[in-house]
Order: sequence, then structure tokens, then C-alpha cells
Amino acid sequence: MGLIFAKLWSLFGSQEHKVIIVGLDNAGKTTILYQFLMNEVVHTSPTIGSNVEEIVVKNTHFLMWDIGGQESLRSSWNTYYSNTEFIILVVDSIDRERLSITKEELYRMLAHEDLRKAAVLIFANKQDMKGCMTAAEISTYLTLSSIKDHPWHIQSCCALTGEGLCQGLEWMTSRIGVVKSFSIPKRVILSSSLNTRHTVRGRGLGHSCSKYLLSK
Ligand code: G3D
Ligand code: MG
Repeated sequence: MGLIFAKLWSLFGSQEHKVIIVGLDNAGKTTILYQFLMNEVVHTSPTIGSNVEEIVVKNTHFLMWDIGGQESLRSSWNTYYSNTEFIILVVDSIDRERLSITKEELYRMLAHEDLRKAAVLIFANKQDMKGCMTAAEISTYLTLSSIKDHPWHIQSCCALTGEGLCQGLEWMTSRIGVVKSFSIPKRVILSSSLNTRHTVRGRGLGHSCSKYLLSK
């Protein structure tokens, strides 16, 4: 009986996939997280500690940890690493000066034992900004093609409009190989430094992305 239940549970895709959203401060991590959750731009303030939200896309449950990116907080990123399946690295595409720091942090993460099985999605964010670097330029600078031991994908996006975010989620769900389509959209804020606590049904970019992915 227990076995049948476990099989049914896995069939319905209720397993949660842990995601950490990292990147330097001001890159747009929190804006992206709340776009996924609510399909809205929320007013953000520098994240002290972390925000954690459950995002459901096509019956795939992602538990997303948005971790503060200020220099003083980066040394504690590794406390979030265990059981992480996906790293979302958010890059501020206009911030040329600090791309070298992002690169250092990326390769430090990839070398970490707890992240050896993690796949990496890089969001080249703020593509609406004039003079920003393209995803190709960022890819070259970060020498992504040299990464052989982790699956990776780079996606240009604009967190303010949501453009490109579904494509990023699409890559993540494709890594899991999810083909199920009978999801009940559900988003639950578990805890948040924005001090909001609510459950949203049927809205949010996660829901739109489900529709987007099903229409393909
Ligand atoms: P962080 O969580 O990585 O530190 P935030 O970054 O999500 O707090 O975003 C930092 C600032 O960048 C915010 O502006 C936010 O609105 C802005 N931002 C995020 N994504 C984009 C984008 O795609 N384009 C543009 N132009 N701005 C973006 P404020 O002014 O509130 O500090
Ligand atoms: Mg933040």
C-alpha cells in the first residue's frame, strides 16, 4: 500500500526541487522571485538573510531560496547548499565592473562538494537597460563553455516585465523531464523578509509559465 502511494506520489510530481537564487546584491534576485510568485514587481529592499517561496510550474514544485548577495552575506551562501538541485545565478547585465566578482563566486560554488550535482541557470537580467551586456557577452566573460561537470544554461531576461523568465523555468523543468500537465497552481509564502504571508491560487508568473509551457 505504502509503495503504491509512493509511486502515485512520484507520478503526480509532488516532489520538491530545491533551488537557490544567488548573485550580487542589486542583481534582481528578489524581483525575479516575486515575479515567479505573483507576476508583479514588488518593492524590494536589500535582502538580509533569505526569502523562501514555493513556486509550482507544470506540477513541478520548486522551493526557491533567494539569498542576500551583499559581500558580508556571501560567505554564508554555503549554508544553503545541501540538497540543492538548481542554482539560479542572477547577473546585473549593466554591472560590468562587478562581473569578475560574479565569476569568482560562480566558480567557488561549482567547486563546492554540496553543489556537485546542481544544474546552473544564469539569468542575464536587466536587458531593458541601455548599454547592457548581452547574454552572449556574459557567457564569454564567465567562460561558461568551459563548464563540463554541471549542466548550465544562460537566459537573457528583464525581471521588471517578466520577459525571459518562463524560458528559464522551461529549461529547469526540462532538466527534470516533467511532461505532466495537470497541475493545480499553488503558491505559498513560507517565510519572507517582505513580511507577507499568504497563499495565492491561479495567478503569478509560475501559473503563466505553466500555460506557456503547455502551449508549446
Ligand atoms: P537583489 O535581490 O538581487 O539585491 P532586487 O535585487 O530584486 O532587490 O533589485 C534591485 C533593483 O534592481 C531594484 O530597484 C529592482 O527594481 C531593479 N531591477 C530588478 N530587475 C530589473 C530589471 O530587469 N530591469 C531594471 N531596469 N531594473 C531591475 P530599486 O530601484 O528598487 O533599488
Ligand atoms: Mg534581494
